[in-house]
Amino acid sequence: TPEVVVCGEAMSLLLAEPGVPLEHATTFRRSIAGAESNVAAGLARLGHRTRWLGRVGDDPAGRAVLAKLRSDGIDTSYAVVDSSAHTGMLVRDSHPARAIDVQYYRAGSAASRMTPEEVGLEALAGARLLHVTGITPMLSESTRAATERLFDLAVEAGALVSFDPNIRLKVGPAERWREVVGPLMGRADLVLTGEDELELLCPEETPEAAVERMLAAGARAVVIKHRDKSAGCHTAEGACRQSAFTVPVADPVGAGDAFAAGFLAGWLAELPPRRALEQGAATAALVVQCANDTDGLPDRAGLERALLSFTQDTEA
Ligand code: KDG
Repeated sequence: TPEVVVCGEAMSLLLAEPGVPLEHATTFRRSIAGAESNVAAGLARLGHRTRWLGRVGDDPAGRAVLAKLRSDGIDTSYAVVDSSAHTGMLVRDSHPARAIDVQYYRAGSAASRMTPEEVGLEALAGARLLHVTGITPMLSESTRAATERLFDLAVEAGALVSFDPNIRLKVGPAERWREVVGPLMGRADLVLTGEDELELLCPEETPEAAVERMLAAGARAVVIKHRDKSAGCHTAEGACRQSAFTVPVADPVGAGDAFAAGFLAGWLAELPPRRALEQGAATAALVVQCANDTDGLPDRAGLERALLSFTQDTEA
């Protein structure tokens, strides 16, 4: 049985050679992308048993996606192969300091056809945590219904729900994110959100008021990733903050997922929130040093080494 279950779209990724704008790139590296599968890969590398729920097409990309998830140690026994739709694809460039150009080829993808009927309690049995991001319910009406059902099933299974809104305006307009993703975020036990995302989703209240509201509604922790790259964790017991560790950035994509993996691993290990934040920051700092979303994810020993060297640097 898995400790953590994630649900989302895992796509084929074509990653342009470093530094070259998408329009001019001629060489691409094939890999995989997907916010939720990135978090699963991060948690698996840190020693947690994880399961991925989602659909891929019956095509070479779908087989490559499943093979990569399995090689990352993720259980795919509940993955659905849809023979009448293609596996989604993402093409992007890669730079440290210019906006990343992302092109999606995912409309009508297999993942967007996931239905509430295909998610059942068995897939969550024994799990301690369900992790979902706002992208999944934004893909289609049926993925929205499937996500809502998963939230209900997690309660039934006794698992906590962690949720990252992960707003991508290429997937839908701001109003739609507010309507679909705002209410789901309000139901999560562990919220991991950007400050800008919180402002977009909760325009009628201050971030402080939104945090108080979510804690009052039962959230165990609300983590805010601030514009200055620090992160704050708010719980009923109080708040703490962690700045980002300074590292040479190769490609910032995947930082949020890595942060989530490090933080959630800390939460599952029942570390105090400030230590969980530190693990999140260290995991993100390792991932941004590599071009793709998951190559830099550390195993347990790598994370311990990084924590030691980063915190010594901070103290020096
Ligand atoms: O979080 C990194 C993601 O942006 C990437 O892997 C692709 O899930 C993805 C998306 O929908 O943008």
